[in-house]
Amino acid sequence: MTRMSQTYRLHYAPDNASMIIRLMLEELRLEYTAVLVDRTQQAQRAPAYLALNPHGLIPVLETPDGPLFETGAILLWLADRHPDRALAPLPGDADRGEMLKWLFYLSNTLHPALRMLFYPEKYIETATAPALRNGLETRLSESLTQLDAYWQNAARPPLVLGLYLAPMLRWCALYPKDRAKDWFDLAGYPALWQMCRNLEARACVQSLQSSEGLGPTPFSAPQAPNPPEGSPT
Ligand SMILES: N[C@@H](CCC(=O)N[C@@H](CS)C(=O)NCC(=O)O)C(=O)O
Repeated sequence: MTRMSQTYRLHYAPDNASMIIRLMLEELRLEYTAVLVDRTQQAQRAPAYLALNPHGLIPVLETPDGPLFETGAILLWLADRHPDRALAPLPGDADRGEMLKWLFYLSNTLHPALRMLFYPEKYIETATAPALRNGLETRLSESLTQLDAYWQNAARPPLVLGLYLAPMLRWCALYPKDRAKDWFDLAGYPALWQMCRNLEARACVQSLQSSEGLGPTPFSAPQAPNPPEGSPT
């Protein structure tokens, strides 16, 4: 449930990367105000938004320390700022490095690969997009196999990693609409499927269902979103 707050203002669009930060805020039980970025009007490119994030990307979290962009950075900042909730190992903890390496992998490898898969025209000419997608699907499948092994073998993967990965698995299942089913099947990654199921039992995910219209099983068996406001694209 969104609780109005001036301490944290989350600039979001439904089914966008902002949902990762919403999950984190909910899991931390922090008060925040959700501010819709109207993607149908390209509001992420408007001067007021670019003043918060010059890259014109969603999300931004406004904090008492100023506006933050980059999903991984916001997650880490929130985890460190609210250590009592223990969503991630803290500096000095023996398992801090283990968390950091996978968090950065999600942020600098998996997430950008998905951006290229979904929006190849932002990177190359449209005619060559299918070739790029073919290559990305292979690389992504390898990455997901590695992540599945990590979730299978790790004693207790930090929750912050699941909050980042589960929405990306959702997008693999849904987007791009014409190709998603050709290359991705969550059943092929049993530990990741179980992680999604575990997450779906948490209150933070239930709040996403009402705020962004993502349905009852948004990660393990996702459906197209039906948001109460705004547009995913
Ligand atoms: N590196 C950014 C990527 C965020 C991102 O890709 N956001 C997408 C929505 S899921 C976006 O803002 N797309 C709008 C656009 O590309 O104009 C992050 O980690 O926050």
